[in-house]
Amino acid sequence: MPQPFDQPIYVTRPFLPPIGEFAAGLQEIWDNAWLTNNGPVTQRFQRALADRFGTQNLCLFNNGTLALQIALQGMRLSGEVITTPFTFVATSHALYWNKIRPVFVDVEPEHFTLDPARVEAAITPWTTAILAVHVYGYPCRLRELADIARRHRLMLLYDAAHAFGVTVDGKSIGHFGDLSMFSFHATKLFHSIEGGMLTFPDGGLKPVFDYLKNFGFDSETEVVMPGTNAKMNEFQALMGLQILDRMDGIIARRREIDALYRARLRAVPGLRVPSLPAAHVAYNHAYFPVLIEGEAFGRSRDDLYEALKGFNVHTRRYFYPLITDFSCYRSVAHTDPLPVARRVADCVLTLPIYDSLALEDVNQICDIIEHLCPALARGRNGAAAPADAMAGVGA
Ligand code: T4K
Repeated sequence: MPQPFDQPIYVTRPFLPPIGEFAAGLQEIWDNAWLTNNGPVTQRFQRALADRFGTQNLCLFNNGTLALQIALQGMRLSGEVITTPFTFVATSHALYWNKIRPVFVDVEPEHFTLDPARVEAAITPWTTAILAVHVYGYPCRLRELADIARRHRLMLLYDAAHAFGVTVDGKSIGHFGDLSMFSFHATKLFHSIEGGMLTFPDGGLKPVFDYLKNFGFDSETEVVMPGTNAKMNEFQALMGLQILDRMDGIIARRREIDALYRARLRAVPGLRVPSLPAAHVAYNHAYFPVLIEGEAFGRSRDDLYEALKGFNVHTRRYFYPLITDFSCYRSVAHTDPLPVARRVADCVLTLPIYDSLALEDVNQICDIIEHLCPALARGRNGAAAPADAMAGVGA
């Protein structure tokens, strides 16, 4: 029987630069006595990101949620926006804070991003935009969504909170659509403690976003719009700067962990690992979701989630419940019955993945999952495993 871990294994742990290096960076902030309000470290961080993304059209914020709220406001979106229920609740909260009605439609079964056919079916005269999510860092159906947006004259926004480092045909995912929002929260593979970024092709939006995140100040004596306070501070920027150069190594390490999980879990009945994105996508391995089909696995997803805690393995059910099932969204009518999103939310489990997770720990997690899989034990004893009811979901 596999042993429980001595220390808790969480779904993620933030990457931290060596403390001496961070302390040296802090010295500069002390010397400057400049802590926030577009200080020199924040400006340096912005330049480094502009280099990495190959665009000057980006803005930094103190978190991803406010970045998205400001994006919607700055682009003057209103009415209805078509979006996904299978995401972190901040996606639709940002719409609500702008008095925009979220129209929830279903996701596709392979990578759980917005299903373009469902999007097109939900367009009404009040629709102003599509807000799609590259959930787990899996790119949305970019071409189809762009085509729908163009034909119906809708803005196309991406919540790219999970997608830092993802490229498609060698191009950063931040270059698709009319705008992308990245989260730099501590739980993300790239972080600045808290933080967020917008990237967008229309350079005219930059001054608008810059005003909105700084109370609308144009000068000491002039406020040009009713902005808020969503500025990144120098400590956040320092953390981000020190992690940015290490991103390729962090992603490579996660790729190894992903590969080991895939190799080990392939034969577990009732456990399905979504396919990797197509070859033209450089994936960031931000999460490692698996789908647990209770009947074939031999116990429910929730049962496995609880049992893993007994071994000190703290997985998460990102993203369960669906947003439409939260009490504050239940009254938002949706005509799409959301069968795929509902099925995925009911059986998804995100396993631990982070750069400092040892491969032997990944092996131990897999041993524990095998141990907790009754269908595998039945198979070992010679009984046939039950039919796989998950066929077609995440295959
Ligand atoms: N859009 C999408 C699609 C998003 O996923 C998010 C955020 C947003 C928008 C909004 O972006 P931000 O405004 O956050 O920039 C976490 C994060 O708080 C949230 O940023 C993230 N998505 C969401 C998916 O996950 P929780 O409630 O699960 O976090 P928490 O505190 O339970 O942390 C998870 C695990 O991480 C812990 O069990 C242990 C580990 N951890 C966490 C923190 C904060 C650490 O080891 N160290 C830490 O400092 O929401």
